[in-house]
Amino acid sequence: MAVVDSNEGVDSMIRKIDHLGIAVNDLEKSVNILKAAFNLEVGGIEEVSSQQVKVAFLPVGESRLELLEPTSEDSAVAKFLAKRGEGFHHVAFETDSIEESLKVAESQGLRLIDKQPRPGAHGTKVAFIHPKSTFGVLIEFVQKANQT
Ligand code: CMX
Repeated sequence: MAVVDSNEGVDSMIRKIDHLGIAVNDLEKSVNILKAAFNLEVGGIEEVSSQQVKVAFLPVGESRLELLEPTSEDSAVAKFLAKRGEGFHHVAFETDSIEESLKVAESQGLRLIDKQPRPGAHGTKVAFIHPKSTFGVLIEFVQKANQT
C-alpha cells in the first residue's frame, strides 16, 4: 500500500487538537462530574443551533473537552446517543485554512460531510469528515473566528 509522506503543495496547517467531543445525555450533570473529579474549569456553555446541540468546553492544557447534549431528537448527537450511548464522539483539528484542509482531505479520497464550512461554537467555522473514511473516527476541522 502506498504511504503518502509528502506535504508538497499543501498550504493549510493543522495546528493542534482543538478539542475532543464527548456525547452526553445530561450536560449539567456531566460538567459537574468532570469539575469535581478532575478539578477542571468550564470555559463556556453555548447552544449551537446549526448543529442542534448545547455544548460545554472544559480547557485541559492547550486543548479542551467538549461535552455535547442534543437539543433535538433529529440531531446527529441524538442519533449517536440512541445508537451507541454516551461516549467519545469526535476529534477536532484546528486548521488555519478550513477550505484548504477540506480540499486536501477530499483529494486524498476522504468523504466530506460538509463540502463548505458552517458556523460552529464561538464564531468558528467548522466542517466534518465522515467516520467511515477515517477508521470509525468522526473528524472535525475548526478555524478560529479571527482567521480568514
Ligand atoms: N463517530 C463514529 N461513528 C459514527 C459517529 C461518530 N460520531 N456517528 C455515527 N457514526 C456511525 C454510525 O454508527 C454508523 O455506523 P454503522 O453503519 O457501522 O452502524 C455510521 O457512522 C453511519 O451512520 P448513519 O446512520 O449513516 O449516519 P448518521 O445519520 O448516524 O450520521 C454522521 C452520521 C457522522 C454523518 C452525522 O452524525 C454527522 O453528519 N455528523 C457531523 C455533525 C456532528 O456530528 N455534529 C455534532 C457536533 C457539533 C459540535 O461539535 O458543535
